[in-house]
Amino acid sequence: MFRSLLVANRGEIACRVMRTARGMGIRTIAVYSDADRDARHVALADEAFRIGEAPPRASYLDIDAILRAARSAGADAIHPGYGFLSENATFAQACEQAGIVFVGPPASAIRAMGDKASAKALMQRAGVAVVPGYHGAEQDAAFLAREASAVGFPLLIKASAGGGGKGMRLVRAAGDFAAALAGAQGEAASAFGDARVLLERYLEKPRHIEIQVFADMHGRCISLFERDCSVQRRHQKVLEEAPAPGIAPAMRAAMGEAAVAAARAVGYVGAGTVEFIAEDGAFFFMEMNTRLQVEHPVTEEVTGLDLVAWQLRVAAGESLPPAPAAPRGHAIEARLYAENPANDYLPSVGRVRHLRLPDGVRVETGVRAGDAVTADYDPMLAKLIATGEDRATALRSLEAALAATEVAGVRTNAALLLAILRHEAFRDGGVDTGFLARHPELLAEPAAPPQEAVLAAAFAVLAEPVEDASPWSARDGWRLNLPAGRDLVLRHAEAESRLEAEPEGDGWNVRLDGEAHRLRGTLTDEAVSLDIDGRRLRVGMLREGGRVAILRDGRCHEFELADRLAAPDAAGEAGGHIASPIPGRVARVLVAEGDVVVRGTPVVVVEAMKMELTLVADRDGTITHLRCAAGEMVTEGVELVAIAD
Ligand code: MV4
Repeated sequence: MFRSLLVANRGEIACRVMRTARGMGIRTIAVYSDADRDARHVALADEAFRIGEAPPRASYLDIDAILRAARSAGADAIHPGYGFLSENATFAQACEQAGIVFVGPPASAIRAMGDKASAKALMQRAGVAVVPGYHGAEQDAAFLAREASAVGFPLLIKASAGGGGKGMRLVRAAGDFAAALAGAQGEAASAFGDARVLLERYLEKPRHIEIQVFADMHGRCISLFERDCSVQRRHQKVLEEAPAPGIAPAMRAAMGEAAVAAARAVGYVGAGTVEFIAEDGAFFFMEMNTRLQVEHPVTEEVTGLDLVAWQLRVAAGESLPPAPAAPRGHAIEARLYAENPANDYLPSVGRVRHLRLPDGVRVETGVRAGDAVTADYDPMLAKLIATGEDRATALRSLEAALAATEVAGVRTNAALLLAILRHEAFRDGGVDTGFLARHPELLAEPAAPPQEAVLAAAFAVLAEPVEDASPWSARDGWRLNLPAGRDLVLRHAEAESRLEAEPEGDGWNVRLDGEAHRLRGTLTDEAVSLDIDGRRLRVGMLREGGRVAILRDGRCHEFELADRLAAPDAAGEAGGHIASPIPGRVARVLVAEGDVVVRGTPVVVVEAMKMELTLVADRDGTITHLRCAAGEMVTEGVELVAIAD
């Protein structure tokens, strides 16, 4: 076995690979870009080498830099993870030439599967079913139009060099073919530097079912059953499970045999995945991924095998064990992304201010609280993998785990994942690849926060000890003069909630939207344990300056306590010193020295916690000092504007 392993990757997969290597007594070597100096995968490694700047081209895709690190570390082998250089035949070859074992298939197998058109031809010769269509070399437009008519409509035009939906066009009628072909060729040329396309009959409601295969150097090639990855958004998987719901053992066996035939046809060694689309009991080869995939843990859970351990053993020349007879139980994985599903799944960049990943399920992550999500890398925060003796049990476990997941600072898809898990069609099993596109309502953001989040935020404010020095308490001690009751205004994006609170016994009576509620509970640094009218719930809580965030059921509800912004009716003298209640950046200055203002006039807008906070005059008067400018960073409590008579 190898004594040392360099992991040419980052994030959760680098951490995952190193965990197994460490357990096998192998020294682990990480590489990192400037953006990842303090990343979890670097902290976990025995040794780590800087390989360049943040953009992948300058680091994780730089073959020379990675091989230099491997040579200085004396690495015996390199694991490429997924993405980056994992399916780069040139890299696999360069490793071998440097005398370092590439933990993956031979470069020739990567190349054979890299071109979709020639892979289809190869599969056909190997007796693997492919979607009927044209995948030849002739690319003349008039010729392709004739082939299209022979295939029939609707049909799909796909980029030969592609994958992942780029350069793909759906054509419903012969009259639309020429324009769609030009579009697909143009997109393929710019994305892959290769305009070649293939044509396929279009399946209207297919499922994405893939088979995990494994081959060793001694002629054994086994199938480790299927994964259903039909729930996808923009050709990115969101939920993956094993086994696929409703697949009969005979179909599982047939798909496994086809996948093994596919792998054998290219002389495969190591872990790989053969992707099929399946419809009405038929299945067709789509492509083969010549790497360990993101969703490999669900296969590990139903087979009891550590696929990374077997990758390392196979790469070191060991023989595979016989394949297990059948999958055991059920496993489902959810990918937690920093993204905004309601805004076309745009990645949500920023700092992860709070991160609580759940207990009770397997968690794979490379992110820690305080880390930044940047535009340079994939915004996946974690994978949650739930298992159970049957599908319903695994689904319930994943649902509970997602509901307990807390992320603040970046938006996530956690609420969308929960909505999918709770959807009847998904629970019934066997949704097709169009599921998410047909259910845009699953992406909708509620306009207002749920009542219990508002009440929890109110409780967090009310239960704060008065002697606490945080900005919740007034610096001038005005709170001492307050009546026992408090009126609170909690602002939430567009919405605003007004509450009247009266202490009673060990709790509070609170009026919200004309209804009275009894609140009791306890507050810790990161949570509120709250009893609302006798119903107990635990929510995550985060306080920063004049803000409180309530984390519950996959969402983060941020509130701004408005009654602190407009200061109490101090009779003139006390006011006039306007400060930001939290650290932030001055977005706009709305007044100039000498301006006359009245109490309530907006003077400065501060940007903090991704929200805008408007500071208003707390008295009538004239602006005597302006101590800030747009764009400046400001700290909490420092006077920005002075107002006097
Ligand atoms: C298809 C198809 C229907 N019919 N091919 C999407 C990206 C690429 N991997 C292949 N894709 C598809 N190919 C035929 N002949 C439907 C899709 C497809 C899809 C496939 C798997 C998972 C999600 C998908 C979402 C939309 C379309």
